[in-house]
Amino acid sequence: MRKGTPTSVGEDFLPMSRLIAVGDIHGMLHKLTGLVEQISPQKEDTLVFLGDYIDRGYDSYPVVEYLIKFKSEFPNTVLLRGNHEDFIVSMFSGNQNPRQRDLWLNANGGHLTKASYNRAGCYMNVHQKFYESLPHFWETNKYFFCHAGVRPGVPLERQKRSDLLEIREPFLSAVKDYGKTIVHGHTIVDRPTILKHRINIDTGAGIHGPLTAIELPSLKIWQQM
Ligand SMILES: [Mn+2]
Repeated sequence: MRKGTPTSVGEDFLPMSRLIAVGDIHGMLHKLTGLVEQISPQKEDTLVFLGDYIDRGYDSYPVVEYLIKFKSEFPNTVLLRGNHEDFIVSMFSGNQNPRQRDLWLNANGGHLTKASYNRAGCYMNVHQKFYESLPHFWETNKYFFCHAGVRPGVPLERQKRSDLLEIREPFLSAVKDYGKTIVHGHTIVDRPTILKHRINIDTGAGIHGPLTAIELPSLKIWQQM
């Protein structure tokens, strides 16, 4: 019997599906698996992963493998692109200049991602299609999901890809009605930022913080260290 299908009077009162966003994972497989176990996803749920699956933690390869399998089991899953995945895509396309490559490898934890693929006995291009397929945003009537945020003053449908992946200011300080609540990660905060116009759930899983997920619109939060 499918989970999430009403099977008794009691379950008729449960919502049939949930909308849940998940913050920056950064190669932390144990935080990801622990968080998903807590959420206990059902087939009808939509989990929106906000990007930055790799770099900083040791398990970038298995995290990507896990997410690919997760999407095959939970077809509503949305896997967005983070700036860290975009580094990889630009490397595949040959658009990464030596300075960017050096920045990725040494400052942004790319050497750990390379090492993770090496341990798995493969190169990053085994996941080339996965990286290249990741969209920059996803939206519902009420929410606009993207990795980093949006540029205030620019309509949501005209946002630059680079802003969706990298923006911090002036987005973080702006108090603006975008017509939808922006749900994002990218900028690490001690605890989730929940405002009317934006929600940030990057609680630094890639360094010392927990991995955070939030259900919408209930604002129920799960965290995993
Ligand atoms: Mn990040």
